Amino acid sequence: MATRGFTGRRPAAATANRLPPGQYLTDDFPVLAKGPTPRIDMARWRFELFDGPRPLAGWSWHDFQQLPRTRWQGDIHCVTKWSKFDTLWEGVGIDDLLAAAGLPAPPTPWVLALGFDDYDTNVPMADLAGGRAMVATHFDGRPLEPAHGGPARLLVPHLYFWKSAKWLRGLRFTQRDEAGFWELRGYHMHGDPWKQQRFSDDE
Ligand SMILES: Nc1nc2c(c(=O)[nH]1)N[C@H]1C(S)=C(S)[C@@H](COP(=O)(O)O)O[C@H]1N2
Ligand SMILES: [Mo]
Repeated sequence: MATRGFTGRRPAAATANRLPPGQYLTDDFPVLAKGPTPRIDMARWRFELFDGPRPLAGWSWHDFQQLPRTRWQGDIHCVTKWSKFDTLWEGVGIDDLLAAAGLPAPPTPWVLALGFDDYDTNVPMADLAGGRAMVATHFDGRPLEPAHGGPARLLVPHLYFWKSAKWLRGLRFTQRDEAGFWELRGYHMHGDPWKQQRFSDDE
C-alpha cells in the first residue's frame, strides 16, 4: 500500500510539492455543506454586487451568460484535509465582473461572498482580484452540479475551499473584514492552506 492508492502514477516528489502541509491527495470530489442543497429557480436567479446594503449591479442568468468567460485548471484544498489536483473550472473572472459593473476599483478592500442557503464567507478583495478567483458555472467541461454549488459558485482555489461559497447569489463589499458562517464558528479569517490557516488561533 506504499504507493498504490496514493493516486496513480504521479511521482511522489511532484505530489509532495503540490500538497500543502497536512493535506492528502484524493481523486474524489467530496460534497460538503452546512445544510441541504437549495432549490434555485433559474428564472429568478440573480447575481448581485452590494456596497454594504446598497446594490451596485446585478445580472439575470441570461445577462450573466453574456459576460466574458475564463478557464482555470489547478489544485483545490479543503480544510478537512483533502486536496484534489488539476481541477478544471470555467466561469466569469472577478476582475471582469467588476469591470462589467463599471467599477474601476473595488469600493472597499473586504468582501463577503453570499450563498442562497444563507451561507457567507469573507475573502479579502486582494484574494479575488488579479485573476485569482471567478464565479464558476462549469466544472470539468459540464455545468456545475447542484451539490457542488451549481448553477454558480465562487472559486478561490488558493484558499481553503470553505471560502469558495456555493450557490452564490452575490458579493458584498464591507467596511471591515466581517466574519462569515464558518469564521464565526472558529475558522480562520483568511484560510491560506500553505500557511495552515485552519482555525482562528492559527497564525
Ligand atoms: N453556500 C455554501 N457554500 C459553501 C458551503 C456551504 O455550506 N454553503 N460549504 C463550504 C465548505 S465548508 C466547503 S468544504 C466547500 C465544499 O465544496 P464541495 O461540496 O464542492 O466540495 O463548500 C463551501 N461552500
Ligand atoms: Mo468545509
